[in-house]
Amino acid sequence: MTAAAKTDTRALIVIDVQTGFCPGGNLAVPGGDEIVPGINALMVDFDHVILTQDWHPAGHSSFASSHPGRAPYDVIDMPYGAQVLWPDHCIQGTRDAAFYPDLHTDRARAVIRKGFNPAVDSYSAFFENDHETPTGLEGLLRALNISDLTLVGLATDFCVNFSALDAAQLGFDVAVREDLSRAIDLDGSLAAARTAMKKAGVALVD
Ligand code: VGL
Ligand code: ZN
Repeated sequence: MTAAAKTDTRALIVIDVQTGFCPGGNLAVPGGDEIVPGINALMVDFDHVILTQDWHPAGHSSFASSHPGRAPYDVIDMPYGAQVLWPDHCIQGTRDAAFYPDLHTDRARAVIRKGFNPAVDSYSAFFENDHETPTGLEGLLRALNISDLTLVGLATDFCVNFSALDAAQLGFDVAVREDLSRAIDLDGSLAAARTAMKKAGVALVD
């Protein structure tokens, strides 16, 4: 048997467990910090751990502050579709964009950054919100012969959801650990995300 044949075909994808999405951060997700010990413990079960990081330039087009007269959580039409406007968050190089300090980052083989294009947001770890510009994550996973993904992190109804939907669409076997994820829940977005993920064949597990 070759060494390659023995490698784990599963990966743990830890979505956006950053200071900005935890209590005290600029786009705090309720309970975002509660999932960190469980995620750290789960990492030990995987050969392949990949982290994602929301990584916006100042003045990013997803920020309400970039649109005069608009407030956070307004929804506007962008050339690539509807876009929720957010408070300024996860600006490159700031503490808000750093991984949550308690998150174990040492076992990660890769960090995928997203949302750095000033004109396009990127919820999914696979594609920007234009649904066609790749982040490179798919290529990395295919090169490593990974077929089964477990997703955890923030936020269940945005970046975890869109990452899971794209992964399923790309043919990966996808599970979302709901107990190790937390939602923003804007106007029923969590219920809508759960329905969409189930329909796409994503396993929602605890
Ligand atoms: C996210 C809103 C804006 C997320 C990122 O990580 O779910 N949500 N940017
Ligand atoms: Zn963002």
